[in-house]
Amino acid sequence: MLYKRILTIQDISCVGQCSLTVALPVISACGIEAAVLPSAVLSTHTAGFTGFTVRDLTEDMPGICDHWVKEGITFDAIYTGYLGSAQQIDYVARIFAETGKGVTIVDPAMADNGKLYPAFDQNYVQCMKTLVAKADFVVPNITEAAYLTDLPYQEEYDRDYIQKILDGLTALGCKNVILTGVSYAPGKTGVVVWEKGSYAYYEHEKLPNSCHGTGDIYASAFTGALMRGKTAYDAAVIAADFVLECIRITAKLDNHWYGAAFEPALPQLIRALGE
Ligand code: PXL
Repeated sequence: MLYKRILTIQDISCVGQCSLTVALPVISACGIEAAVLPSAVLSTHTAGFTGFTVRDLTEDMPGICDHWVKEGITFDAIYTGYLGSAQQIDYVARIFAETGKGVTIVDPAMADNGKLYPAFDQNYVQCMKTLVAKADFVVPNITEAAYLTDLPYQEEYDRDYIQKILDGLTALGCKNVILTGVSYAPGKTGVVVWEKGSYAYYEHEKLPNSCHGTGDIYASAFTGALMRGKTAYDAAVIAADFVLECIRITAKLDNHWYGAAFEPALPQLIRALGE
């Protein structure tokens, strides 16, 4: 029986339907064991809430890693999301080297809509480039990819711009890219799968509303599906269809502004994995 263990490293936003409160249930629904390393604990996420509390857990990381090494604990995949500090990136690289025995998936989780999230600066971007260099899969949106490749962020673009982004990310050292939110036509958006230098594109409907946290839902579902043995392209499609359903469900709710209501869509994800 296929039974794998993933380590996911990202923050706990106690309220906000993002990062670990998304990754844990989504990866579990995929039938994969999810071990966690919280990068920070926040009262809420930082997009739209004000006055949130933050406890950075950078200092706990080396001791946690030492203990795992002593116990001989390893992971079939390591998937990183929102990290607590630039210094954490070095610790995460050490965790990759000492406990990873399979795939590494890096969601840079630092920017959207042309802007860095409030907690991050250019130094963090530079450090994130070093983690991306170690990734088997990097799962950025276009804003994150533009920061990582030092290209100007463009709201409108063509296939050439996207190719520059893919080349730039490959030049950093990562092997494969799953680039989300790529839209070439009005009313459409989709995902580019750049695998070992070959380009594929899954285009789908662009819904009128968007939700916070969908990047985390996407990367978690992609990771879970990949670890269930799906190809990168199929995992990218399953994750995209799942996120679309989450957004559709959220649009029917009143006042659900802080995240995507992903829970009612979990049965769809599980069915897709069975196909
Ligand atoms: O969804 C990405 C994310 C994760 N964690 C925290 C965030 C954000 C985006 O704003 O603030 C704390």
